[in-house]
Parts: sequence; C-alpha cells; structure tokens
Amino acid sequence: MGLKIGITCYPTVGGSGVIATELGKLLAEKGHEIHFISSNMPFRLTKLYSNIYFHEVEINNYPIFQHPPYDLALSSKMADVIDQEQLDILHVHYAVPHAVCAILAKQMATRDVKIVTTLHGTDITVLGVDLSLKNIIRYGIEESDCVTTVSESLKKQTEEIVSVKKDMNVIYNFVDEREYKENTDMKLKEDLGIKDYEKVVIHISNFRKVKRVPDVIRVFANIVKEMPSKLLLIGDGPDYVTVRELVKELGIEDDVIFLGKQENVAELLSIADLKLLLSEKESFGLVLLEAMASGVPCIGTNTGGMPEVIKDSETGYICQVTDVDMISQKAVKLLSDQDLWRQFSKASLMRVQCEFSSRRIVEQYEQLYHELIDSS
Ligand code: GMT
Repeated sequence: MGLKIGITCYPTVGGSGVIATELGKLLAEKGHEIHFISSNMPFRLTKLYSNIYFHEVEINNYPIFQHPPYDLALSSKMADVIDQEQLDILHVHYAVPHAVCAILAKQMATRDVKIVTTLHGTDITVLGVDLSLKNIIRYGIEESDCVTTVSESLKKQTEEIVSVKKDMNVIYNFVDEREYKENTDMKLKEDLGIKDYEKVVIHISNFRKVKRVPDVIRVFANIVKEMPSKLLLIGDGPDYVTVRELVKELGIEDDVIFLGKQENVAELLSIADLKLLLSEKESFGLVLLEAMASGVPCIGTNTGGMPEVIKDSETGYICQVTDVDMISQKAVKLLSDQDLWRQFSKASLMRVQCEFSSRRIVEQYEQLYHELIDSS
C-alpha cells in the first residue's frame, strides 16, 4: 500500500539534501505520495513527478521580529500538511531544527503522524558540542518515533556527544546508480583542456575548514611532480580564497581547475581517475559513494564513517588525517599501476552495488515506515 510521506531537509546543495530528495524521488517511483515541506524547492527536484508535491515554507520578515521565525513557520506548515494531506510519516533530516519542528507540528496537528529523523552528522559533531544546543538536540532525537544515522560511527558519536539512550538504526546513504557512469567522456576532458594522457584527480566539497582542502592541494602538488595530471576542484566555501592562494604559492595554477559549485557532478566524476576526501570530520562522505558508483577509486581519511564506505586497500585507501606524505605515496602508486587501478575500480563498483544500492537502502526505509505504522 502506498504511503503518504512528508519530507523536510535543507534544500540547498549538500549531501543531506541530496539523500532526502533522491529518497523522495525513488519512493515516489515505487508508488508512495511524497510531500516536500521546505523553504525552497530541493535542488535535485528538477523534473515533474505526478506524485511529488512541494509545500513552500514562507518566512515573513516582520519588523517586530529581530530574527525571521523560520522554525515556527516550518512547524506551522508541517502541521497544516499533516492534516490536509493526511500524512502517515513525516521524515525529517537533521535533529535541529527539523526534528524539533516536527515534534511541535505533531502536537498541533489532529492526525497522528510518525516522525522519522535521519541524522547526517553536522548537527551532532558540530552543534552537539555546543552546550546551549545539546539538550534540544537530545530532545529532538528522543521524541522522534524513530531515528536513523548514516553510519555506525555517527550512531556511536551521537550516543557519546549528546548522551542519548534511544535505539537508533543505521541506514547507509545510497546513490541512484542510473545517474553514474564509468566511461570516460573524452569530449568533456577536451573541453576542460585536459589531455587524454593526463590523470584526473577530483575533490568535491563545500570548502569548510573540516574538509581540509589545503591537504588536497598539497597531495596533488606531489602527484603532479610524478605524472602529468590535473586537479578538478568542485564547490565553494570559506576556504576557497586560502586554497587559491596555496595553489599559486605552490606554482601549480596551470594544473588546477576551479569549477565552483556544480549541480551535475556525475559527468565530472565520469572523467576522474582518483577522488580525494581528506576531511577531519565526515559522518559518511556521500561524494565518495558517487565516485565509487562511477568506478573511481577514492582516498579518504580515518575519520567518522569514511572507513565504512572505502574498503582500505580494496576499493581505495584510508589514511591518517593530515598525513599528506602517505596519501601522496598511495595516490601515485594507484595512478601509476594500471592493473591495481582497474582492480580497485571494479571493486568500488561492486561495493556500491552490494552494500549501498538504492534498491536495498530504499527498502530499509520502507520497512522502517511500515513497522512504525503497524506498531500503532
Ligand atoms: O559535509 C557537509 O558539510 C554537508 C553535510 C550535509 O548536511 O549535507 O554533510 C553531512 O551529511 C552527508 C549526507 O549524509 C554526509 O555524507 C557527510 O559526511 C556529512 N558531513 C559531515 O559529517 C561533515
């Protein structure tokens, strides 16, 4: 039986928004009715689906309020949608503010809806250490009907940082395999001014400090000394200027291509040979999975959920955070050994299919929704 499911996420570019939107799209394909409740249309919702609806949260900026009351406007909208659309499930991404808004909405609505909260990391590992927010994060988690985390590591960190007792389910992130291809698009390489014999290293992030993008630059500077290669940098954020300066200082400007924010990363991944994500905090690293689905081996760091995504020495490498020398050695080894590269590329594709396939993960969410409804 098709369910009526409300989904709230941050609609901007970012892993949590991607997962929430892709999940909504795949659930709709399976016959469920999906209602996105958000301040903007989620950026991946690019085409029209007959059973996906969008409810915009309008935030009026009255002069009497020092800060526009987004959380209250969202709660009020959620309560309206629960009753008008007769929702069975309200699936929110992030404990704060979304789970807390959902709890308030549930109290206001006349219909009994089940709240599912998915934790993505930043609310726990960044906000959870802020003592003024710890209690409200814990409240959002404990009062949800069900909580999922995107990795075992995040589950453990949530228990430790926010001291929650609630039973949480780990449901890994996924990719829609239909979007990712492993073949090299020579035309795109040429368009970007990359020679066909040059290796392509790629990094995608929001350039926040935790992503340690300067380490990516230093590693690439070592790679380019050993073989002709180019670095594609996708994204923008606080460290962007520092990174540009470092590229200049290291004299590798001709080999680093800054592409800024890009929505269609699948095409760019299809021309890559190696993906680097060297963060100091990363609850999952969805971009790793996107790369692996394109047959691109990854090097990540020994933090958060990354060791659950990359199988060390099988699909890529896991190195210590900040260990630029070791990361450079592993990268050069992988890029210069064709047989090893092919083996890792194949293993990456297999791992995505076996552990993180959209079919498997979407079924896990559906099962959870049904269990919640049946238990009431
Ligand atoms: O990494 C970010 O800064 C964005 C953030 C988000 O909310 O999209 O990413 C978090 O959620 C993603 C989807 O579950 C995970 O893949 C990222 O690892 C996680 N980021 C961090 O834990 C820093």
